[in-house]
Amino acid sequence: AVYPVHTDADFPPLRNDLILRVARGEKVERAPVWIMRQAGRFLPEFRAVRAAHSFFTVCRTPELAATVTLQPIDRFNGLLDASIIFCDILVVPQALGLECIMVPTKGPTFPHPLETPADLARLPDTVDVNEKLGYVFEAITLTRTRLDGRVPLFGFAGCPWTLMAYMIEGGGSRNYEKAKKWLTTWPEASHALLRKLADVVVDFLVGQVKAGAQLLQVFGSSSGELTPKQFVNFSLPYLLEIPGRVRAALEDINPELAKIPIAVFPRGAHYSFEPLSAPGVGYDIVSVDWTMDPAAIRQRTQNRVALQGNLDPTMLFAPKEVIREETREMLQKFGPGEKYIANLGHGILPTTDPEHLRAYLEAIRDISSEMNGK
Ligand code: 1CP
Repeated sequence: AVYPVHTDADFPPLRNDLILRVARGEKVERAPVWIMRQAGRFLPEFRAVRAAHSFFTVCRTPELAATVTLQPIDRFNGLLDASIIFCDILVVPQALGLECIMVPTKGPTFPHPLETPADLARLPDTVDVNEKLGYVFEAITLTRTRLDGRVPLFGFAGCPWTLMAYMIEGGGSRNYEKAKKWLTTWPEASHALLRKLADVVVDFLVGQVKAGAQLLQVFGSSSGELTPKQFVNFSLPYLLEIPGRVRAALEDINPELAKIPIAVFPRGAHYSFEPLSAPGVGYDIVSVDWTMDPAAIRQRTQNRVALQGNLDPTMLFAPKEVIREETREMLQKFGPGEKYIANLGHGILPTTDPEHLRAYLEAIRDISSEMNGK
């Protein structure tokens, strides 16, 4: 399959470009906000869709993916400043031919994970993302049309190391002993796998922008599991090459598309902020988890990138007054005005009361407007 190249002209005009302005470093009237996993199990309307369809059926059916992507935008009408396409980072391993199923209560599971370097022979040399992941591109084009310009749409992918970890561990993991054994025992095979994943991730992200994604986020959710030396050796090089390669490919297709803002979430990797925000790398936004002090990260990134985050997701279980006070403190630490996008420090938890998320979103809007003199 060949998918058409979409530009802004193919979609309804954008009516809220707050987050795009922050990504460009412009001054804004209040902090934009979106929430990692904002479409998901904490919403009863999402659980209703999931009662009738399997997780990956929702991902693979553009109509369903668009429906659930829009659910938080509709429910929190006017309080969210971005949407993120409903999908999962694990569709990339699936595109490489590795079966991944969603097991109730257990989460995503690979019945036949990679065990030794010999298993790399099971993976194809290259992947045609249009053939294997075209359903994501179709979902993005449909969703952006349905959004009707209310907010911009994020596309995303997992970073190579995070994907490698899932493909070897066979699912979520506490200690990552199998994947980290690969790094120490089979470093060359590890790099061969990471190289292959990086190539697919770049093509996948380029395809998402062609389909209509207006920002991208690279999820490095397992970054902090590595030692600093392992991170520099096995994760950072691939993270650093992604923005440049994505933009170079887009430049050849249509230079307008190469302006896409790109975010990265190096969860737990406190040592990664300097290299990821270094001049010329190309990340516009770096997401901060809740274990990190925003003022210290701001200092270390020298105001070169916008920061995103970082309330502890369990703070949404607190009374609403506490949420408001914690929000005020968070906003003060990130500093008013520019280069800040509010979010949580990781994905919203499935047991969260949606009304408590509303309290957080309202507090961000009110307090950040006040801090910016509006
Ligand atoms: O049954 C269900 O409905 C499963 C719950 C669920 C949902 C709603 C999973 C399984 N994935 C998703 C959607 C999802 N995953 C999105 C959609 C957009 C949005 O944010 O609203 C995104 C961006 C992801 C990304 C993702 N998947 C990450 C990176 C972000 C993060 O939270 O660290 C990771 C690590 C995954 C793997 C994954 N998929 C699902 C689960 C439960 C997990 C984590 C498993 C584990 O590590 O134990």
